[in-house]
Amino acid sequence: MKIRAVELHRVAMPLVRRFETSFGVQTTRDVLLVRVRTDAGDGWGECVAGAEPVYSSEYTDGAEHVITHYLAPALLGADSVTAETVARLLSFVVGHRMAKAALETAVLDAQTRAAGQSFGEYFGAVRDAVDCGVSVGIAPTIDELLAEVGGYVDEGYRRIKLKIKPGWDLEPVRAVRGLIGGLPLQVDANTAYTLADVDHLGALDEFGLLLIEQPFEEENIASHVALAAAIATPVCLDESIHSALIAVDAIERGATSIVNIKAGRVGGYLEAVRVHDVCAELDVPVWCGGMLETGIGRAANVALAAMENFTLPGDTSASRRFYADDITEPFELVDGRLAVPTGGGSGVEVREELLARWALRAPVTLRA
Ligand code: OSB
Ligand code: MG
Repeated sequence: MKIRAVELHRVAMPLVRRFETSFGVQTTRDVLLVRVRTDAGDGWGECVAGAEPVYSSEYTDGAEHVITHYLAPALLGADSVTAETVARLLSFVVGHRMAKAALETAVLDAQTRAAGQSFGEYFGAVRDAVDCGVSVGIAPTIDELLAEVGGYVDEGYRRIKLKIKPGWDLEPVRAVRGLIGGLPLQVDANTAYTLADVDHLGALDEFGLLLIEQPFEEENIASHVALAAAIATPVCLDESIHSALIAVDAIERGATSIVNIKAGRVGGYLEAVRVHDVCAELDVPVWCGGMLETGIGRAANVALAAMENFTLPGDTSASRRFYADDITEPFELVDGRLAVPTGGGSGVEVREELLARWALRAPVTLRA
């Protein structure tokens, strides 16, 4: 395909409730959406970077800058681009995986739409609906946490994930376990602990958690190896896993026995499929993480989560868990599952009137 233009949209999406993690509180999502216009049709991609560099080194303004000045010009200058060649064309830029992923996804959307192939078919999906979990933020009080979790249980979610941090861990986990009985439960620390907390984290063992996600900083594989050897709860890496190569290394070193896959974090859905594949070869189950995606990113995540080795429920919640209104048709939970879109490409359509209503500024169009 020839890429004729790259269009950058900035949209502010209000969250239906505050989302607190160990790295801050969010009340809206400032999102960068990318549309590629090609000779075979258009495609959309979503950049999952946050507004500030407090979760990952990438952030929305930085992603927009690197796309504008480096990544988009490389695609616009190429005679022919396919989803399979995007990573190579962009490899001269170090890192910036979330920015690269947004562009690769947009190209993949255009390419598969033109071919009448769904993302699920492209990825090799083996199911037509995926089991869903929900990620629950740190709450002001235990009572408010229980009310929120109770609501999700009533909606049918098949797994609960609690955000934890020092001072908000054993007590909320005990309370939620008491509320939900045997429903699968896991925790996510977003790097808030250190190796000095190993004994404290071992106290989580009594709650029969599916896993503890990323307790230590992303570069620190060694501390996760030590924790995994010391506690019964399986350790699962999120932030640390930047590629299939790193996933294999972390697994072989004993740092992680389950892997959270986020396409943005690994540079796109093609690498996410490779992470899935190497984990399957090593008998390591995976699940699909979330980054508060709009319907654009959610559609792709649901298709990815339909691959065989995604055996644990993902953070693939319904649109309404975060947004009163979605930028595409909303994803709705049916019996604790979301249906994998079947239309060409991502299978969802962007609602242009909402794009205009929520725009932070006019779209920027980049041309060769
Ligand atoms: O660590 O999984 C994470 C949101 C933003 C940044 C990091 C994470 C999260 C979530 C939300 O947990 C998951 C979702 O989108 O449902
Ligand atoms: Mg996480």
